[in-house]
Amino acid sequence: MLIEIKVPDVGSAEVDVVEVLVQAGDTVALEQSIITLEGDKASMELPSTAAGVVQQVHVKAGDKVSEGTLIATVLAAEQQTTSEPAPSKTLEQTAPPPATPISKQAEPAPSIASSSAAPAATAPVTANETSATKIVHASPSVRLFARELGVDLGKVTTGSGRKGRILKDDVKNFVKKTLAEGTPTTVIAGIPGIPVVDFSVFGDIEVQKLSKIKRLTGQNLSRVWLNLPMVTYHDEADITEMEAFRVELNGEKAKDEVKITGLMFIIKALVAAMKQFPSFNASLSGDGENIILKRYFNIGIAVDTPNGLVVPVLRDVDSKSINQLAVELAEKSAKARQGKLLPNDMQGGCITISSLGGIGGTSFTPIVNAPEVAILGVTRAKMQPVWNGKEFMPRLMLPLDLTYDHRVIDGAEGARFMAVVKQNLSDIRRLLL
Ligand code: CAO
Repeated sequence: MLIEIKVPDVGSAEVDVVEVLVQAGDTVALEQSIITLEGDKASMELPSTAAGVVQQVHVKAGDKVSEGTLIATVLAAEQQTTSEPAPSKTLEQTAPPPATPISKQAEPAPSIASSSAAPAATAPVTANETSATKIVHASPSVRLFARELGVDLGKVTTGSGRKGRILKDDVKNFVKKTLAEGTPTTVIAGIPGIPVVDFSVFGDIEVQKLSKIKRLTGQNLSRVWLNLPMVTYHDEADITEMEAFRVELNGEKAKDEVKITGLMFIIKALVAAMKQFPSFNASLSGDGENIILKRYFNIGIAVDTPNGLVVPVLRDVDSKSINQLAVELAEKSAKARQGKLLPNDMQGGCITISSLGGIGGTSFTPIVNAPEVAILGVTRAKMQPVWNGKEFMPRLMLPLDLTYDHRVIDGAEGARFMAVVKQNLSDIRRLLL
């Protein structure tokens, strides 16, 4: 009897096949794991619902599957299946129970990560991508442990468990051996990787899975870090009058109205400067030969969420009022924190602002959200004594950090651009010009 084994309801629209544990010709036992799936919230091994000989495997590692996707066909004796009663010809196994979840996150699953964090063809290849051809037998917790350490289970030659199953100790011994040999397990574009350390030899440890957003953002940040020659320029803007006006405006607002933060003025000051310096509203073409200038003004705002950093985009900010921007950012950052942003909410940005001003800081070096060419970092405004030529005056000074892609923007251009942003913030009447 030919049994079709399909993906059951796994609680997500789509999950990744991270490992295929059998191949055509293998004999499988009832309940034996045949593939490992990984979604936003959990990883799981899918058990075979029949004992017999695998005729064909229809998926491979890296495939995305959903409920009903055909995984494998198994030639089995009628009494060796979990389904009853067995039909005479082909039996569809659409709902085998998902096996042991190996990792669960308490946090709500984000609907999607930042568009900027989408994996690209140049994403670093790490050694924990298990060889597609070799079949390894290990429990979900051991697989998770190996993945967290960046260990390719396909390279672990000793499986001291039953029927050669790889145990946690086998992974630890592999890491120790690799370290002793001085071989780093991760190599990115020829750059020596960070050696893997078995921290458990020094004390208790706990391995926590990174959220999908963090993993994707991490890939993107590493890619940008390796590809862009970045320079960060620091300066301060005098926002004493701007702040007085902002406080006045908020004083006029009803209790339930969205308050205006300094960020709205920063957005406006930035856009006015981008109009004067078109190279800041640009991207480098893929071949590095041309600059693509944009005639629209969309600003990405880095938003801190429990799952990691996301960058919703405020569109056409040049044609929106300060009040409209405040309402839109409040809506988008709430959506971001609930993990409800859609891909469209995060696409089409021209330049990004990363504001830590609500938290603190005096300066930092934000990483450009490529293919954008610049990012403006903001930290906490502070009252400072400023010399006006005759006396020290108390002025509210806002620290700004501009990181730019040096292939597109020269140092002097960066400094001039920042001077205009500062001027716009110090005298917001200029935003009318
Ligand atoms: N100086 C002094 N006070 C500031 C300030 C600054 N530069 N920026 C904000 N504040 C104040 C606000 O006025 C507000 O004060 P009240 O509570 O008295 O109203 C308070 O800090 C909180 O502001 P906020 O952070 O809620 O609002 P915002 O508009 O400034 O920022 C948002 C919105 C979504 C950008 C922010 O909440 C956020 O997520 N920031 C983190 C971004 C991040 O993680 N960046 C790092 C990325 S790594 O490159």
